[in-house]
Amino acid sequence: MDLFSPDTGLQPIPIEDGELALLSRLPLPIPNAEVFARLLRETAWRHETIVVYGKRHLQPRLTAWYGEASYTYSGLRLEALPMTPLLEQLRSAVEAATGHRYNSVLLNHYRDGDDSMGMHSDDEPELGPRPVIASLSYGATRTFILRHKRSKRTVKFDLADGNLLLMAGALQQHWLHGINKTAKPIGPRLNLTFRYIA
Ligand SMILES: O=C(O)CCC(=O)C(=O)O
Ligand SMILES: [Mn+2]
Repeated sequence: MDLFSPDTGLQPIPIEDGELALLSRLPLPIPNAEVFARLLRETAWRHETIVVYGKRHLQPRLTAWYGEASYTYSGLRLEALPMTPLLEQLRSAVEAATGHRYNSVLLNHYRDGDDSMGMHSDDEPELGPRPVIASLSYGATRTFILRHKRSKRTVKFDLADGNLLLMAGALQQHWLHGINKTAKPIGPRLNLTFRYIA
């Protein structure tokens, strides 16, 4: 697995047909709670309507898109906002931790256990064929679910405050991923997926 150099602290998660690795805490000079509070406050959160099978739905979470290029998914065109100083700082830390570069970030705000993200692959053409996507989480712990497209095998693990998950190789081609609703009474979670848009 040449993607993950041994000295980054990234722990590979063995999985067929793709590459995954986890870092328990992204090294930063700011406490996680402060990153969380500032992201919540400084982000231009939007509640977007998407069209699925011709029907309009409000997404079950809030989102924001920052970086250098606009992005289209589920018929929704997201105009990029310039990265804030905090997002630039997080991007630099994520680049150092993963040895890859990113020019855009999608932020998701799961307000409580009712918010979720449907099973999907990050396979938009502008991400390229084997995208490296770095996913940073703050706040409440949520279960990340992966399902293999062909075998339907499911892999689940928790993503907790400060965790950095790296998805790479053929993962997006062969697997779906998402976050289910939960009946547990939980607080908000913020997730940032750093991407490289060509
Ligand atoms: O919230 C998460 O952990 C997943 C986010 C995600 O899959 C995405 O933004 O594409
Ligand atoms: Mn995704």
